[in-house]
Amino acid sequence: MRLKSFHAPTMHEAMRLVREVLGDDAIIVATREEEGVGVRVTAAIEEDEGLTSGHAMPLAGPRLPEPLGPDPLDQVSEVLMRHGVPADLNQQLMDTIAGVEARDPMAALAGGLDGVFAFQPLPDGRSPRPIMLVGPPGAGKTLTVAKLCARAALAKRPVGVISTDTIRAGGTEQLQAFTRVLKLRLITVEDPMALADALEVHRGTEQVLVDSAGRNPYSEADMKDLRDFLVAADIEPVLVLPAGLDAMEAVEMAQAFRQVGARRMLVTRLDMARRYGSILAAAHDAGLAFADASATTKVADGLTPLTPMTLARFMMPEHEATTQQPRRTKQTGTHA
Ligand SMILES: Nc1nc2c(ncn2[C@@H]2O[C@H](COP(=O)(O)OP(=O)(O)OP(=O)(O)O)[C@@H](O)[C@H]2O)c(=O)[nH]1
Ligand SMILES: [Mg+2]
Repeated sequence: MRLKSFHAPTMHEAMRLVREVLGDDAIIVATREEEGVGVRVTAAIEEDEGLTSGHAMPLAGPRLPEPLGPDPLDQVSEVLMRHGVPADLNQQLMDTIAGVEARDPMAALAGGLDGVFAFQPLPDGRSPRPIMLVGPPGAGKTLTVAKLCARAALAKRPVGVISTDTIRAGGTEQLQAFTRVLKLRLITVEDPMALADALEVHRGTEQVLVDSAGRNPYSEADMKDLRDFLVAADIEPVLVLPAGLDAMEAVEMAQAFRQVGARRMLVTRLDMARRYGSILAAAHDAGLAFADASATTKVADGLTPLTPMTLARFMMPEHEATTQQPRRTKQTGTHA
């Protein structure tokens, strides 16, 4: 007698597999429900002499469907490769995931991300310190400030907005266009002392957001200028970094902004990139926590607070699309 187990999402499907592989004479020995996976049916059949000799798996011909389905670890490994995650980080993630009890590849990936990264979304409410969005030119700082203002306005929360981007032509006008619509007063400041005064004006405001000019992380003058603003008052610099950069470039940029005090990173343009290896490497190598993610130019669609699960969903959109109950990520409002 040979015993064989079959896994399937439903009992009906499992029985169909039993009949297909073992034929109508198969005897059902046991059935078991497996949480989050479906059912497992163990079936037996009397062996035919001709089939047993010299075959380790006489009943498993080339037509045999894979009863266990693809291994979640293999699927996650493929996802990490696809995202171009650098080899050492890839290995660290896979080692972590190997110790995670996960029912499907997305849960396994989320478990791995949870073990390797820190997640600290920006507060949707009172912030202990004013937040200054910093980063390289064009990273999405101003749009992020606009999205955070919109989130606060939607929740009817008071928010203070300050722009320090007064040198570049159009730097403040861009933000002014958003704040005008939201009926918020934008304060523009030209130097660190003026920033300290502007923050005094907003003392007691629940959340104060400061936009900054794009800085070249490799320019000493740029980074000194930024540092001068950051020491003017007790401000938290939050790095804004777009997806889709070269991984080593992203790491070096993140390290430069960490040196001026950034401890968390808000990632943008997730909709414009297919490979997120660079942002994973940047967070890991620079020791930054993930804050929120931006995957749209629309202010109203806002930001997604990053958690291990929301990041895993961004990394495996195809898996999200095939799950039976779609779980859309909330784009604005309270944290997931
Ligand atoms: N598709 C997409 N575009 C984005 C996203 N975030 C920002 N952008 C676009 O990127 C461009 C630059 O955004 P800004 O907010 O002006 O970037 P910045 O960092 O303030 O730029 P500078 O002030 O010049 O340093 C704009 O065209 C934005 O609409 C995003 O998540 N997805
Ligand atoms: Mg800007």
